[in-house]
Amino acid sequence: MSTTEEPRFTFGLWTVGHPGRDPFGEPTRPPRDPVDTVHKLADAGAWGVSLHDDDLVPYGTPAAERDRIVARFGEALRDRGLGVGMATTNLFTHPAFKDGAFTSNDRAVRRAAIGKAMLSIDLGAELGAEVYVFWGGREGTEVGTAKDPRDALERYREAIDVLADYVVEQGYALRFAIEPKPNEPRGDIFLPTVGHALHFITTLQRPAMVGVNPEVAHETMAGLSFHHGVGQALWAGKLFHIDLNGQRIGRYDQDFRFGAEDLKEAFELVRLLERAGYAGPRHFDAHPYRNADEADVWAFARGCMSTYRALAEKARHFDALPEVAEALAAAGAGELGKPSCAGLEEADALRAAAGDLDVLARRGYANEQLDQLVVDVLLGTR
Ligand SMILES: [Mn+2]
Repeated sequence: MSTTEEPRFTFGLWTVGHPGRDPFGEPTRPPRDPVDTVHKLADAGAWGVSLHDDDLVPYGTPAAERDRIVARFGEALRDRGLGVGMATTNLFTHPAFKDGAFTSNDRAVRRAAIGKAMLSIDLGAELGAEVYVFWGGREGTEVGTAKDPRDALERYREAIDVLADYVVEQGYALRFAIEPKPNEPRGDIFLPTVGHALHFITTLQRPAMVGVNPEVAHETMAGLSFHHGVGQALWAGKLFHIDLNGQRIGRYDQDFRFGAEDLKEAFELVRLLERAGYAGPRHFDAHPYRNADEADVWAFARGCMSTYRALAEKARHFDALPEVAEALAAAGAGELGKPSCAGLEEADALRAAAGDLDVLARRGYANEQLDQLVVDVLLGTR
């Protein structure tokens, strides 16, 4: 993205449409018509939407009614010039998925899950989605002895492989993105982190078609650095999509407004995405606080976008400061971009370098100065 181009902000129908239900309480807001969401997101300045199949077409809707709903939604998108950043399948709400979907121990459930994903892929393709996400929320267990993880991963792989074949056979221009999460709603979920997912992708029959969709909350729940996970996905050429929200380490899956927690990590993330030229949607997978009313829901949506824009601006400002350039040079940030050696032909020199440690230990890295500059910029004092 160039500095003048507006990022493509997208919101899931389930985000601004979140009714405020939680494990302890009933909804606090009424259901929202997806067409109303399209209009209000367009008013708020979003680029597009994302959806689960069931967000738009409730499970069990007869075919004729399904077509009417999809046509009406597609018309609203065209009217308002909104795109569909990604589509995905709800493989977690229906009670049949209580033991998993692609990794349920019941073969009939696994087959139904693959079939539901096929129908949902058809819907995503019809609406022009560019990425198809797989979040395996129920793909896990509370009882380790109930599922051999090797079998579960094999079934997971089988499902993604057959669905990738389906996309190619249908001629859809869709790429897949796997969304890792460590736990919740299952006690332990398979493919818990970006790293697990990146390896899993190498085992697939069509690895080039499949990337990852890292989510701030999910890596943060596990106590990991989100921007390091995103960095590894970028390094592997696998950042196909991203879910932005706010999360405090050690808590339940909070899905707060982007930037509501850990602004410094959010700054590192936005700076990385902008410097890397990530061109995909900046997708907010978050929901308003349970006590939000209608006005507050849209304050939430505008806040996600304005915080991203502000952090991108702060990142540009940071990188333009001469004192930052000096601190980065003192830290050796640019040196890390250079190869360490030319290869084995330098073996003698490398062995000799092992004798230099006492001298090398004297160097400082100015990380206190560098980090304070980040804090100064975030606080607006510099
Ligand atoms: Mn997500």
